[in-house]
Amino acid sequence: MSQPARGRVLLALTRQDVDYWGQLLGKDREVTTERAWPADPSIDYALVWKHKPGVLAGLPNLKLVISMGAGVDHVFADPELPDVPILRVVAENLTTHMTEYVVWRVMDHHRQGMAYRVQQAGKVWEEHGQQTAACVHVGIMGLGHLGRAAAKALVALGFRVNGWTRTPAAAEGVDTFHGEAGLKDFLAATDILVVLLPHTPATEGIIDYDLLSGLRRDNALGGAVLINAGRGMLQKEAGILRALDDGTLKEASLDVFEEEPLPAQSPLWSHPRVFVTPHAAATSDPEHLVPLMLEQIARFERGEALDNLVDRKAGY
Ligand code: NDP
Ligand code: OXD
Repeated sequence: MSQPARGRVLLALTRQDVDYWGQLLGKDREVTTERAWPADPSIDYALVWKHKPGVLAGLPNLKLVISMGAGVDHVFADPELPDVPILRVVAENLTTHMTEYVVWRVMDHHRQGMAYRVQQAGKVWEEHGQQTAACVHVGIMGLGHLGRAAAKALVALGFRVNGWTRTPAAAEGVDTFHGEAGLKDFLAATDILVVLLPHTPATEGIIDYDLLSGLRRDNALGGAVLINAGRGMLQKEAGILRALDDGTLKEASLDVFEEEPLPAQSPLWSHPRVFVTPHAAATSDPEHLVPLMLEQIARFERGEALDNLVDRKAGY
């Protein structure tokens, strides 16, 4: 194997253990952090998570921007983003975490977990009807790396699975729909909606009251369920609350929010039919991701093709 060249990396990470990332990356090459700003203009690569807008524009030698996560909406939030290739994370470890989260939340709603938790608090001994997974249709918005893996696991458990994408797609055991034209039929055939879309100008605010009204309510679960682990900016929380309160939606599991951390005054925290997790569905683990990132940098330096390049026009 050829020796990697020694391009320098800037770490611009918000709410992450920057020292740990730096320690792992630093085994291979020289690393500097945003804390040392203004960074040396000789920086070649930037590893970013919600970096300060404008920070990258001051790096004349910048060759690559690498997102610490699968989503890149935080990268595009920088109005002065330099015109260099952007890479994102696709990693088995992250995909496994997300599959586990989706299966966990689907199974919990399917097996009436919310109702039984309330009953336990009140010491109520009452059994609810049981359906098999084959009676439940799970619709996944976004059949990308994460959506496909989740779909495969749900199909293996016996659920009926639908998928909705931007462009036509096929996946084994999944009924697929795409685009604006396919959305209505996709929703009408869905009992549990799982959202694994990226946040782009086209998807912002898509999970609103009108969309939730299109889900199938007359179903084996006794109502429609929403699970969002994509991005908070995909959802309109006022619409979700309205849908929960008028019966359009039975329950929701939300991992992502319009504002994060979720403000203490948000009614979602204490809603009896909402399950909240703190953007923790699939965490980027530096131990697993740093070797993949270093491999991409090494490939770049050898002039080889890169994996997981972001399409700037599509925004993901
Ligand atoms: P991918 O880019 O692999 O897949 C994105 C999917 O969304 C594709 O199927 C794409 O359609 C579809 N899509 C994009 N735009 C539209 C649109 N306008 N209409 C319909 N479908 C659309 O992404 P990943 O699966 O790797 O990740 C998905 C998202 O998950 C990330 O962007 C991130 O926001 C979120 N995430 C959340 C985490 C958490 O902890 N909560 C952790 C990791 C990621 P097509 O196939 O046609 O391109
Ligand atoms: C990601 C995330 O995009 O953790 O990877 O949200």
